[in-house]
Amino acid sequence: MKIDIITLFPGMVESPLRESIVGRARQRGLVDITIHNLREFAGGRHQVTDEPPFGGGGGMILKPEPLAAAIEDLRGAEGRVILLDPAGRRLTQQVACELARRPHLVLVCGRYEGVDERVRERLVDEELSIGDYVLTGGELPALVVTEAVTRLLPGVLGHEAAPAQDSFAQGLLEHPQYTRPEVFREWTVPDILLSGDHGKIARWRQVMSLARTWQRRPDLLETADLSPQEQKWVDGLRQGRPPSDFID
Ligand code: 9D3
Repeated sequence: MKIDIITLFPGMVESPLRESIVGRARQRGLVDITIHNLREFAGGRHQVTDEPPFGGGGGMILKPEPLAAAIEDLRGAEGRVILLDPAGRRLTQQVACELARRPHLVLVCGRYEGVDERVRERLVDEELSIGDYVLTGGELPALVVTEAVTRLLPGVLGHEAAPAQDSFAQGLLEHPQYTRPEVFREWTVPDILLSGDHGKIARWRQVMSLARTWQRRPDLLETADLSPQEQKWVDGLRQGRPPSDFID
C-alpha cells in the first residue's frame, strides 16, 4: 500500500511514522509512506497557501491552487483522496478495514478554518473525522488513520497480535491483563491465571471481556458477534448476576 500525506507541517507527522509498528512496516517495505509539504505546491515568491475567507469573518482558509496541484500530482490512477476534517465521517475500526483494502491513499490535512469548498467538492473523494473534539488541524488525525490502517496490512503484525484477535474486531473490550510479579504491594493476581488450566483461563477471559463491555460500553453489545454461550452470559449480567457466577 502507498500512503501520501499532504500537510503544511511535515515535522508534526515525520517522527511518529518512523517509530514502532509503522516505522518497522515502512522499513520492511510493507507500506510506502511519503510526506509532502503543501508549501512546495504553492507558486509565487512567497508560496502563499492560505487566505482570509470571502465574505469576511475571522481566520484563514487553505486556498485551492496549492491543494489542487498537490492532489493532482499525487492521486494517480488508484489514489483515494481523503480530507481530514471535523465534518467528515467518523473513523471506526470498520472504516480502517475498508481503507486497508485500497492500494493508495492520499491524506490531506486541513488547517486553519478549513479548505476552500471547491476543493472539498471536486477533488476530495471522502472526508474523515477522528471524533468530536476540536484539534488545530488534520495532522494528528492523519497519523491516527495511517496507524489504524497500516497495522491491518498483511505481514505488519506478528502472529501473537493478529488483527482478527483485536477486541474491537470482535466488538468487545479486552479482559484484564496481569504480569509479574504475582504480588505487588500485597495486591495479588487472580488465582485462575496462575492455575495452568488453559480451558478455565480462556473461559475467565471471555466472561471478563463480556462483563467489562457490559459495564463500560453496553452499546457495543448491541452489535457484537456473540456465540449462544456468550449471549447467555450477557443475559445473566443484565439480570445483575456477578461474572464469578459463570466462571467456576
Ligand atoms: C475554528 C473553526 N471551527 C469552527 C467550530 C471548525 C474547525 C475547523 C478546523 C475546527 C477544527 C479544525 C481543525 N481540525 C481538523 O482539521 C480535524 C479534526 C478535528 O479537529 N477533530 C477530529 N477530527 C479531525 S480531522 C481534522
